[in-house]
Amino acid sequence: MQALIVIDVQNDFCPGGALAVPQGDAIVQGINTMMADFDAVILTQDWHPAGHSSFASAHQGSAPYDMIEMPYGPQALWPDHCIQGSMGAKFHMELQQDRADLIIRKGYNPAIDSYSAFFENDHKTPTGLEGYLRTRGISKLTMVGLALDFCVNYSAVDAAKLEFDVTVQKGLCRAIDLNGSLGAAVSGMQAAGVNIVS
Ligand code: VGL
Ligand code: ZN
Repeated sequence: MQALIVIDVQNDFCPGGALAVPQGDAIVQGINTMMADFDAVILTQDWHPAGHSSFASAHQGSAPYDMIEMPYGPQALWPDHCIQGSMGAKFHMELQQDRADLIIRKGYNPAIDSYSAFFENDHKTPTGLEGYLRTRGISKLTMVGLALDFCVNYSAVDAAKLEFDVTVQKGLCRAIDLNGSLGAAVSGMQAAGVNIVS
């Protein structure tokens, strides 16, 4: 069984959004088309409470894109984005949501960010996705979405560590590219055994 995992194709990561990824909306039609080729389609949704600890606005004297030290390790600070229930947190209007078997939300824990669809940024707290995939007998994953160097990267590396067969379709991803994060993400995914195709 093969699943397509569509990472965070939400308004705030598209042009005009709070944390816009350049050309983030350019991948939507290609993703919709790809959905037909899979046994299962899973969407992830970045879903933060107001005042989330990954927001620069929650840390006095900090600005978006600064790095801080959290109890679980280094954490980038972001503009307020994907606040639960907001327009920015909704999926891109043209993303075909009806085809999704599961929507997995992440980043709802106020004290811990969650880039990965599998674990929060402490690398320990599970989201439940692993159990869902295993109990459905899904072992092959293809990942697409936003942002290639953050949530797609963390999700793909965790999936490879969990011994799923994982492919990232790079042409259907877009990156933030903060201080060389794109290059580091690509090498990290390759080192973890992720297949990167375009
Ligand atoms: C993401 C930064 C903060 C992502 C989510 O979806 O890549 N990046 N929250
Ligand atoms: Zn976020």
